[in-house]
Amino acid sequence: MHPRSLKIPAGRLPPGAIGHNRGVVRRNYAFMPPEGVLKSRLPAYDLTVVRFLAAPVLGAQFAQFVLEVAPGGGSNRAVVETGVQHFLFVLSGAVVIRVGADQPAELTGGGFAYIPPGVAFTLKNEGRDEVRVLALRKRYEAIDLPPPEPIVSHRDRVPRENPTGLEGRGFQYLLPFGDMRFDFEMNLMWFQTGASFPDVETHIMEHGLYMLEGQGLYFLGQEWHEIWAEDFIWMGGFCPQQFYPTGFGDVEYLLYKNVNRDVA
Ligand code: UGY
Ligand code: MN
Repeated sequence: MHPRSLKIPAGRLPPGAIGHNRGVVRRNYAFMPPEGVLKSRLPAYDLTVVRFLAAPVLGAQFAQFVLEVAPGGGSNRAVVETGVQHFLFVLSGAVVIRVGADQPAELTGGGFAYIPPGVAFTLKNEGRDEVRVLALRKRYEAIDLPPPEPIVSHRDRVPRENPTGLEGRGFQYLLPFGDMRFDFEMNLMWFQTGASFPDVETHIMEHGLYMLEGQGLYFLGQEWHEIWAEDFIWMGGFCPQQFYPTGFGDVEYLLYKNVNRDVA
């Protein structure tokens, strides 16, 4: 049963809260339900709670975190990191972001921004409600092409494709697919009940998976895990993986994947 559907008297812990945990951390994957992910703060952000989901200390080669930005909060100065790129995806609320010298843009739920290495950005909540933003930091793996330009867009402007041809599946590539300047993808993966991958995948690419909607069973390593909206999974390279939805509605998750580089 979903813990939020339990009726808990005020001031009491839910049954099983002490000792029972859906989450697991293994050598090359981790599954993290949101309730155990504690609050962090960062000097670059005011009135903002940071919930770290993946970081090098876990084994991941990127960092991913949710920013919970209170009204009036956000970056207190431009965030800029040499050699590091950022990706922002608005989960809920509306945020004003400014990338480089571009005009500020308002991003609502489903809005996203790609910020190339060394480009400054600010993020501010100018509204009255909390804003939740899923953020990713990844060190850029440079090649003999110039790094990509910034992108500020919305998922509604990205077509849904189905490269697998399997019924009930869909992909939205938020970053230009096959553009070798990019060293990662951010893909919205959609499944209807009854759909799954064609095989158990075991591939060199890492994933950071944020569940946006629905529920299902995720195979990681050698075990199945029940997951639902707001859960996070880190899959390291060569982690066997498979998924199928189990709820009544559709499933959608946002998937980070490092691509287009070798590791020699
Ligand atoms: O594209 C992928 O690697 C994707 N099928 N993996 C996943 O959703 N775990
Ligand atoms: Mn995969």
